[in-house]
Amino acid sequence: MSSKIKTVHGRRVWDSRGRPTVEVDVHLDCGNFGRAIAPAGASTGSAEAVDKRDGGTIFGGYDVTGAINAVNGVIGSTLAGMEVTEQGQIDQAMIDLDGTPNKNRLGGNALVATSMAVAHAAAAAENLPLWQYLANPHETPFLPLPEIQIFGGGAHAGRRVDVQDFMVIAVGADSYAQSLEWTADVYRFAGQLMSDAGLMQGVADEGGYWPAFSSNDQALEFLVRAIEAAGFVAGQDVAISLDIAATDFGSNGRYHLSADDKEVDSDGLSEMLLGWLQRYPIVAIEDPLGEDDADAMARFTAAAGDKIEIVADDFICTSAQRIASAKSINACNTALIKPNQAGTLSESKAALEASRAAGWQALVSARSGESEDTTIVHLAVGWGVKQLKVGSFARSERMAKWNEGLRIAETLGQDGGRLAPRSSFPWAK
Ligand code: 2PG
Ligand code: MG
Repeated sequence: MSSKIKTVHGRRVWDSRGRPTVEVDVHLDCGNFGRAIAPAGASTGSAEAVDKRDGGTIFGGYDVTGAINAVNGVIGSTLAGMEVTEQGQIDQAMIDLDGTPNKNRLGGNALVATSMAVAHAAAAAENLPLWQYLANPHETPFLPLPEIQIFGGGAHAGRRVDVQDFMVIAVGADSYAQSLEWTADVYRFAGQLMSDAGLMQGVADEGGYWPAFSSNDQALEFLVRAIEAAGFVAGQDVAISLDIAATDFGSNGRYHLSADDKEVDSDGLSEMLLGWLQRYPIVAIEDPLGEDDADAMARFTAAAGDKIEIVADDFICTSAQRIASAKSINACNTALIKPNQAGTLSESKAALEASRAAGWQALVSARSGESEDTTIVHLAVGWGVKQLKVGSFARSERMAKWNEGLRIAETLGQDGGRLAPRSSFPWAK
């Protein structure tokens, strides 16, 4: 069915950090519409599409009237009359209009909200849920493995510990629903252990606990204890995954570990992480080294890439081109896909295709600044991505996404939702 874009309307809404962000409604001739909200990162890679923010003093400089004016002006007038199902043409038109490598003219926030709203409108016009609209009808859909934060650190929690995300993956769960049930218990026991030990400080940006740990190791020890206290076998039922976000505490091969009060070079940081792999049941490490430390990433992947996922986030910034060059030196084995790092869904999909061409795993990820928008869950299911990172198991901007996965699981008609097949993960081999 032909459905053309009638109007594109942007408005200012507020994100999970209480900062302004861009919401876009795309209305079609046929009467259907789609809506999406741009997320925002805090520990951003330097090659990401950038948000257009007003600067100045209003709302700390975070206001987005410039980005919204772009949506309601040049983006809207260009997209009006275009066929909504032509996502590639629509995204290319926006990329051309912007004309900059990092989308700073119109704003990555303006583009990504519009691009996602277009996809929602197209799915609505076809009378399909977004995941199904995006899915290959010849493949059996599954739910991604949830990767869920228990403790927050780094840029999201006042740098109390250097590692940004201490997460768990319920590697032994039978269904999507069960993986959430197991994680709910680990999260609850972790909170209790923190309180009992007098370590609780609050909750970090993505809903994980923000405890007063004295070292990164202590955080890992408590995480193992929480998994066991909840009645699971650490590593077998529930395993650990980390986002080191090393770009945030180092550059030029020097890293400052404030929790451990020491400075290390690339090899020193790698050795510390390889030591953790010996002592803790870790199945994935994201951004183990800084975005400018390609050779050290490659050495780390050579040392550990056959056993665990080495996830690249800041290092590749959801760019097909950066993924191809990372592959040429085997700098990692898994790509993190964040649509707002790329700026459009077409570019995000191209990055996913590039990671598949490289023979890597991929995961779709939320940002530290989020909203009630659940688009990424539909992308993960529709694109057949095996892992999903959304933050913790608290706060409605996170739970909206985990819960949307439960609804999709139910419509798939399987008991609790068929989970991604695990045999291709490095840790399952
Ligand atoms: C990351 C994300 C999510 P941010 O580094 O992977 O945890 O953080 O959105 O701040 O970049
Ligand atoms: Mg990251």
